[in-house]
Amino acid sequence: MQITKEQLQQHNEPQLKKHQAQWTALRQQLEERGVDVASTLQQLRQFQVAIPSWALGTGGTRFGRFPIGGAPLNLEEKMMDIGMLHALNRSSGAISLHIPWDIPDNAAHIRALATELDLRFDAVNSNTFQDQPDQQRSYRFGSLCHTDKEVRRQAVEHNLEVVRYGAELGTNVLSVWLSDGSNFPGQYHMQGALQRTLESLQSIYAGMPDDFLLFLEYKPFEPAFYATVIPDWGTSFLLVNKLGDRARTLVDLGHHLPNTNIEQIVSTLLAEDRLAGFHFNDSKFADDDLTTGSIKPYQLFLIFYELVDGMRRKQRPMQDLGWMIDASHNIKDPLEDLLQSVDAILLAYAQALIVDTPGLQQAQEENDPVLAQEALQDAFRTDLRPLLAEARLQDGAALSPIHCYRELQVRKNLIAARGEKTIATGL
Ligand SMILES: [Mn+2]
Repeated sequence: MQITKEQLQQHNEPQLKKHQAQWTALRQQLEERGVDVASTLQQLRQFQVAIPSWALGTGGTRFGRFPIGGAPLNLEEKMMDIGMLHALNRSSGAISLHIPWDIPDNAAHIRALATELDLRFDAVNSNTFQDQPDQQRSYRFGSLCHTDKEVRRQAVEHNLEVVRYGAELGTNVLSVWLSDGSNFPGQYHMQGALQRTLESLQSIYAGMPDDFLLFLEYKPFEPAFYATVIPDWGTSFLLVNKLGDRARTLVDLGHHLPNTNIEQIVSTLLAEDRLAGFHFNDSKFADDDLTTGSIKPYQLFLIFYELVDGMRRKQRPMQDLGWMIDASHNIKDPLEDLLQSVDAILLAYAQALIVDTPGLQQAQEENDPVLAQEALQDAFRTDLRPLLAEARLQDGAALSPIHCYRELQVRKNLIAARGEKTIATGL
């Protein structure tokens, strides 16, 4: 299903008057505070969040799955769905593929479709956390860390195959997440597992084209419940430093133990030029993969402030980093969940952009925690939704993507086209 310009205009038309009133009031308020409104709008319009190819169908837990129908059954249908999200918000103009769930058999055709939908290819993701039906050796006891060098060789070769698919589609980023770990004390030799992982990663790094980047994720537990080989940012940082300049540490918001100060991790990685980018989601207890911004929006804002400030200091554009949603949509319509996630990410970014940085810096220099808090919370508590709506309007998107989606009865149409009992590849 494709959404036309006329449909977007029909959605926007009745809301224009109300939007203009809200936007005029907010713009005046922002200008009085010294915010460069034109530049802020421009930065918001440029910011694009990648949608992973595995997030378009209903997810599940180990207890069950409740599909809602209309799920995309192949890569083309997944791209159509992302193209539709991008038409609604003009902020989801990138797709991140997972191999082998979404192998682009005909790269030229897939590239042409991406151009038609105004999408680009973001990082390609490898998968050595599952066994595939045609696979020779099992990853039951790990992949890059395995004691058997033939298993490690198979896992390295898989990653290089993913790189080749990525290169055909015009991306230059390989994203690696390992489930390698142990469930019981003594199950493996910890130093041995880490050393073998490093050597396998070095083989992958050496086999990538010269312009390719390697993003390395970390995760403290699950599916391994005693130890994971790369449990935290420190271990990922250690490995990427040993690999070379084109290796970076990828932060997945859900991959931290409760109350970890993620904004501090971001700050340190940025200072060391080792931050790859983000996998966005939110969590209450562990790696819950809930909608971004639904549980801890203040944390998301604080992270974005470190990003905005850190990238400004480095004079680097935000587009230098990778931005992707990595969540599971178990209860909500996945497409609506993705629209909400992108909106929450942009809102946190907008809040970070309007922070009175000179005021904050002065409070920091003068050791004044009260005014420092005022500077941050003044931005966080400003309702910037009309600013995001204005950015969308200027881009020809929907003033309210969720309501437009509902008005057009997208899910009903997708079910009519694809069927009730469809399950997309992915988790
Ligand atoms: Mn992730």
